[in-house]
Amino acid sequence: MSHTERTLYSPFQLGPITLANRMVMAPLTRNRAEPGNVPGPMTIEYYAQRASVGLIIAEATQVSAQAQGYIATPGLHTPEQIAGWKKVTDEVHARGGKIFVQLWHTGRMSHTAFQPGEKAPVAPSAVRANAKTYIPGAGYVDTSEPRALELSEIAGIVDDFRTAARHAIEAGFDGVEIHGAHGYLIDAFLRDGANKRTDAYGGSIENRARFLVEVMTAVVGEIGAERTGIRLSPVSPVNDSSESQPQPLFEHVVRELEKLHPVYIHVVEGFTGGPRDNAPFDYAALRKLYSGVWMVNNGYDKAMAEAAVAGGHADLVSFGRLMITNPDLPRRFKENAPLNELFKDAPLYGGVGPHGYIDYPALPA
Ligand code: 8OZ
Repeated sequence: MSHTERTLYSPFQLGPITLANRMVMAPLTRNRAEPGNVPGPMTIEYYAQRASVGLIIAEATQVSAQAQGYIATPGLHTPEQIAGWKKVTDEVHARGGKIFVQLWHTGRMSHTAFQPGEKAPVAPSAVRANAKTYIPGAGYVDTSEPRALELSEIAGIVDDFRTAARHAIEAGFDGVEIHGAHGYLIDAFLRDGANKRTDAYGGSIENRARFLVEVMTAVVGEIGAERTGIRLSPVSPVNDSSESQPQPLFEHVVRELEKLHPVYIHVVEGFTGGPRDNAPFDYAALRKLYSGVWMVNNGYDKAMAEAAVAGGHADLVSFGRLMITNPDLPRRFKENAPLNELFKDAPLYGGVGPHGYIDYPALPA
């Protein structure tokens, strides 16, 4: 496999799997899981329609019941969920695609309504995120004040990631992406806005990165570095994330990742879904610390993505909204075809029927 041909549309070797192109479907929460947080028939069709992208990263999927923070997000902690996902991966593979799944624990981005026994969500510290989640009947409500995890509980959550990664492989996924972004549990441990601990998991940058390193070590040990990726969002303020020193923090994280060597690092540049220049950050300096595959995201269009790959800024580029609206995005880019717009009358999150989920048209064959 030659990588000398650096175009967005040429194949790419990602560890043991060959991607048809360097375009990636970003993980996208759609709140469409069926009772039991099991992916249903429409979810099979949704991902299968998008199998021409080099790699699909299936939406954030909880590693345990406690990890849930939103309505109708899928899990990978019950036999029914594993079986539901197996139907998705089988269909994507049948259509020639490759598919990872993003694994998350939402941490403080949750509500008692989603927690087993309606208990408080767990977090590094008892600091509420100034953010909202949706509860049927109540609408958008404030996230609940979390409880600080006991030191003795942390290994169990690391184990939940390990087990969910094994389940992902059982469900036929080609690999997993650990969600280390957007203020969820791993990112909350990283940042001084949410992590006020005084034990080995708080204070110094090394301590705040400890949980991330332990999760990655566990997952890499379970399923292999060549099937484990990670997503980071160094300066995204979404979900009330804040950090006083993002550059040295994320440089430390990437130095640690260089030792574990996951199959890719996926970086959200700027404000997720918003401006790319909301805060200063030297992404090139970050990338220099990693010798593996570098994936970038946030607001990339065709010209930006082609330039990012051709110029060596990134190996892979992921697309969110464009992959929702254009199931055949690689072909449309390659052929300079027009792109579909978001339907104005269909929600991005939730919904019942096919509209806005599996009825964005592909170009005629
Ligand atoms: C939007 C709504 C709910 C969750 C993320 C998983 O920000 C999400 C998410 C996005 O990573």
